Amino acid sequence: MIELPALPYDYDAFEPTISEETMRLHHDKHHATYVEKTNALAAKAGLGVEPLEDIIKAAKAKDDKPLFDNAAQAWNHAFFWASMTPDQAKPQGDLAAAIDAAFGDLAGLKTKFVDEGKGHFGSGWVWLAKVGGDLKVLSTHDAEDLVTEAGKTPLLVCDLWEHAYYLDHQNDRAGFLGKWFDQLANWAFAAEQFAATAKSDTLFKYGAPQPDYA
Ligand code: MN3
Repeated sequence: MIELPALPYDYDAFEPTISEETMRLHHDKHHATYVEKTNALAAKAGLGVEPLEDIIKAAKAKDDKPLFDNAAQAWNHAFFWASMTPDQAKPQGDLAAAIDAAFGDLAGLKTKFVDEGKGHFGSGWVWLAKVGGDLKVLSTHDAEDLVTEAGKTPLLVCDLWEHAYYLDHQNDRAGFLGKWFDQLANWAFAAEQFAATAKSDTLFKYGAPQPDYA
């Protein structure tokens, strides 16, 4: 059984970029439903005692699309909550140097991130990831994540599904992404993930306690 993780901040922490109403719907309804369905479908598939990461990989290997979609969405949302913070700080140290090397500067990364998310057709996710030795911006469709992608370590993700921004920004996905990047992105979390790639492992594990970055 997996559980719905509590948010590490208040529901209104990201007003007005993300309203309290959106956060309550997104966490308490959307994410909660993915968790419930994952548990039901995993039990049917003879899974469920495993960590969520293993359930996602098993579902992919068995081509069990309903289980994969719900399990991956449960994971993606937990990673999304961790990718945001009300305590703003710019990227520091090794991560800042890697961003400058890959994108010129933070503004260059923002342009790439917003353009990738804006150009993504339909629902999905936009990621900053370490791919091999390089930082890349990439997007995935629907529930697809990087858990099943060897050599791709996510550092940050933003949700591109309309339920993430439509109440607050209507169809202005690029406007949402720009504000998200400037105001909400958790660079301390991204730096922890970046450091973890040196150990060939992803620091973030679903359901594991997260460091307090405040
Ligand atoms: Mn969502």
